[in-house]
Formats: sequence, C-alpha cells, structure tokens
Amino acid sequence: MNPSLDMLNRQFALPGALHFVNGSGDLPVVEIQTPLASARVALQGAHLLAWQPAGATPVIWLSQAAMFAPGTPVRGGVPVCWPWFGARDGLPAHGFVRTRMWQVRAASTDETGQVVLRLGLQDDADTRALWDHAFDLELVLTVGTTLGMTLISRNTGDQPFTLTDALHTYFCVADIERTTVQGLDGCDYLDKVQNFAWARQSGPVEFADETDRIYVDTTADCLIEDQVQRRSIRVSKRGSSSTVVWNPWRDKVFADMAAGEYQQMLCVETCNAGPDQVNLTPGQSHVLTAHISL
Ligand code: TA6
Repeated sequence: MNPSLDMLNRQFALPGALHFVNGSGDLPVVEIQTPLASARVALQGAHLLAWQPAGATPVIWLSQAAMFAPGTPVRGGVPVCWPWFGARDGLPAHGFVRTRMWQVRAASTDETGQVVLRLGLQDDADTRALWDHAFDLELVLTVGTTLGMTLISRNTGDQPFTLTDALHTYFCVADIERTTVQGLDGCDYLDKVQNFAWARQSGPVEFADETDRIYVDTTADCLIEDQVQRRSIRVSKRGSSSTVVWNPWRDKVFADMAAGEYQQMLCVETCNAGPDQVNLTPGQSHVLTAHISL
C-alpha cells in the first residue's frame, strides 16, 4: 500500500526544497527543488527519475515511454539493482528492490544547501520467498550541484550472503554516435553481446552498435564526453569493482522505450557485477557510492 502523501509531507517535507506528490501511475514521488538543483525520486524502487543542476540541461535520462505502475520497473533514471545484477533463472532481472516500495527514513538540508534524502528497505515474507536472507538496505541521495548516491547493504541475519549490485544510471547524451567514455582503457570486460566473451578495452569506449559490457576489476572514474553538447559527465565511485556500459542500439525493441531513443541515452553503471561479488557475514555492511558531476 502507498504511504499517504499527507503523512509523508507532514513528517518529511522541507519547505521550499522537498515535498511529496502523486506521480504518474499514482506512485508517490519526492520532488526536490533548491537553488542548487532539481530532482525527482519515486519511492517505488528508491528510483531517481531526474537530476538537473541549476543552469544545466537534464543529466539523467528517462524514456518518454517509461511505464509507471506498481511492480513495474521504470526505463531510465537510476534503477537500484540488488541483490543480483542481471538475469537469474525464474527470478526478476536485476533483483527485486527496484519494484518494491521503500520507506522514507529522513530528509534534511545540509550546511551547503544540498538535500539529503534517506530511503530504506528491509526483508519481509515477499523478499524471503525470492531470496532467503535478512537484510537492511539504505539509499542516501545527496542532491546538489553534484549528485551523490550511496547504497548501504547490511546483513541483519545469522547467515553469510553474497550479492551483486548496481546503481544502473541512465545518462542523457545529445548523440550516442558522438559520445565516448574515458577511463576504461586497458580494462578487461565481459561482452554480453558476444555471449559473455572476454575482451580488453583499448582507448575510449565508442558507440557504433549494441554495447553491453561488464568491465571488471576497475575502480576508476569514467568521463562521458558528449561532443555535441561539449559537456563531460564524471562518474566517480567507491565500493565498486565493476562498471557496466550499455546502449541497446536501434534493433532492440522494448515496450517502454520509443523508437530512436537509444540515440540520446547511455548507461554507465556503478556496480559489483559478474565475477565482482560482495560477501557479507552476519552484521557486516557494504557501501557502494557513485558521485555524478559536470
Ligand atoms: O546493464 C545492462 C543490462 O543488464 C542489459 O543487459 C539490459 O538488458 C539492461 O540492463 C536493461 O535491463 P532491464 O531489465 O531494465 O530491461
């Protein structure tokens, strides 16, 4: 059941900076607007839908055909993939937390005027049926002229578990064919388009076809160079050993993506994926952070 907007606003609204609205598909959405930036976050999935520093054009891409409905993933923004990244037999792709309703834990403004929003999720009977572990998950979003996203995974049970995760960030680019990604030169990657064959990156990543790669064993910053807008987006990270780069190109058809939209989007994802896995013993936590800046 959706939390009541009145209750959320009474408890967490920050006058002039943050409030809760009824978004598309009746999904509750946090709207943030400050002199530094604007952002929108759906409580379903703790899904960041938009972020735009003041004076900039949108940085985060959202499909015009994105679907907003209970239990349906959203195409674009920043899906949180957890406790597994990618496909898993008979189970939802990219885990189950991107379609669940998260709780608001806190909202505040820091001394620099950034909004800090904390959203949380814990295991219950439904999550136990999909993945039989006790956990606490928290996403801390820091919205200012840079965007901070910190995902804290905690093992609250008495058994160890292993997870993979991603802040599956979709970025706006003016023209994918005139976009490159710097920072992965020399990295080994699993090429999903070549049936998970291993390959090694040489120079910047360029786009002329479907691209779906898990770069492993890399903690490096990436720079998305948009040659048309003459803009660089920096993705820096901590607690992440892999980076995924994805563009589906023109022939892949998704019900929630309009024809031709692939030209204006690019995913550069802060992950622990493929062979890069996180092991958590009882009581242990893992912190995955991405910082996005122009
Ligand atoms: O991160 C890349 C990827 O795993 C691709 O293989 C692609 O399928 C994409 O994510 C989107 O997955 P989704 O389940 O959101 O359609």
